[in-house]
Amino acid sequence: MMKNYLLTLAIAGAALVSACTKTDKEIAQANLSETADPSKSIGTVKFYELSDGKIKMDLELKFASRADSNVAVHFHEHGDCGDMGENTHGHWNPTKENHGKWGSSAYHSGDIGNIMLDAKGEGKISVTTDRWSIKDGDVKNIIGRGIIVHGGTDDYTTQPTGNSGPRVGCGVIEAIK
Ligand SMILES: [Cu+2]
Ligand SMILES: [Zn+2]
Repeated sequence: MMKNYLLTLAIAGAALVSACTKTDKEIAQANLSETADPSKSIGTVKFYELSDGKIKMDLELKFASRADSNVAVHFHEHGDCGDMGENTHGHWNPTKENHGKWGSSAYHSGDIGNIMLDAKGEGKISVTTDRWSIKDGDVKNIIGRGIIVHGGTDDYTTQPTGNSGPRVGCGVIEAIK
């Protein structure tokens, strides 16, 4: 009886230790909504700090009115979704590079790119990078940036926008304290 009890304790203890050493800490988030009607949610974005210092983003779209179509996602300079997303201004570009495809030789640090939405309007993408941080005063700081969802396809070449179409969705990256 006592032996079983101790064994249970040991297992519970091991589970607790592994839960505590889990290093993916959620550090920031954004709620995306329609620019035409900000009361309509179209998805969520979560940012995690990994043990190697990189940041991982999980972006999930649930955008029924855009089902079976392509949308393009970028981080824009300002965290203000007013005026149909225009208040976010242009693409956030801390490294002064050209617009382009994520992972190519030159791209903006928020050029997430095209996401194909399924018949339900759902689509997701995960990105892990050392181009982002959440440190005050760091040019790589993503906190307070806008995230724009465009109702078209990023051609990855037209400067400085990729000719991605209208701004149909928007959110602001907020720190999680
Ligand atoms: Cu954009
Ligand atoms: Zn860009």
